[in-house]
Amino acid sequence: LDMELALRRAFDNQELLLHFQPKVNLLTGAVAGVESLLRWQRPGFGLVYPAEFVPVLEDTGLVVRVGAWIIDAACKQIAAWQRDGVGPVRVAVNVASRQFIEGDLEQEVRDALARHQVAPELLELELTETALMSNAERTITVLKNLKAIGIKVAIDDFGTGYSSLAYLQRFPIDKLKIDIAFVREITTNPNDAAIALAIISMAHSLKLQVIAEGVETRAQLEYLRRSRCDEIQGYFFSRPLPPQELGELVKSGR
Ligand code: G
Ligand code: G
Ligand code: MN
Ligand code: NA
Repeated sequence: LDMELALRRAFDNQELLLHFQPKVNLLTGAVAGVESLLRWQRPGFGLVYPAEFVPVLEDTGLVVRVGAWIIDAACKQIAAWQRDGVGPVRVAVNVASRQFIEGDLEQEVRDALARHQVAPELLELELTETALMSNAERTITVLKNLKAIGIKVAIDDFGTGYSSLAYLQRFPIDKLKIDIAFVREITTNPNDAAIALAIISMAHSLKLQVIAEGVETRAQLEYLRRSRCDEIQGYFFSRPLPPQELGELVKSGR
């Protein structure tokens, strides 16, 4: 019943694992990369989804240690896919606010890339506006150091948090990820469509790429393609998949 204790044990017993959801390039139709999503294979419960335990990881601070493991596990998987002949797959890893604020992200990234001999351009981090804005001056330093390592950085859930547009152009980031909240009704709600269009236009003006998450229908996909969105992610193309299945999907699409 004590979720924190259960999660500590889960971590020690290696019950946490990653699934991977493809991101598709809207110009080429090719898989542009994947997002890693945490799962818990909990004995007696089956596969548990992050909504049920990521908040506990965050509240207890466990997310700092687990987050470092996730970066390592993602790099390990990139190396495994290359070894297995799937080829280079770019993996985007979610970073919790507390991991960004309290952890040593630069060292974690350097260690993981070196340990698994992974090219830095294959690793991307998804950071939230909240994390980035908590200490904007420190954020600029950390982002510059991450950029120097050669990895990519995206702002996740864009449009739902508190972010200063003035900082957006000072942060050395690569990509904005339009939150699912604006995608869900993009073809029927003119306000959501207007916000999505504004994000795409602003992103391109700032020389950033833009991806939309939560795409579930062809109509949403076509609308985003016409709006010049660069990439999409969502159930319409694929659910998050275990590593083996993701590898097969990527292989079959090349
Ligand atoms: O996979 P699912 O849709 O259930 O994920 C729900 C939430 O959990 C999302 O907001 C997602 O960002 C978060 N989440 C999933 N995997 C990770 C992870 O590896 N690290 C962190 N910090 N959050 C994650
Ligand atoms: O990190 P982030 O909060 O963006 O997490 C993405 C979450 O969205 C994941 O938990 C993933 O399972 C979920 N997701 C991915 N594609 C879809 C989709 O098409 N529809 C919905 N409702 N959720 C999705
Ligand atoms: Mn994400
Ligand atoms: Na998101």
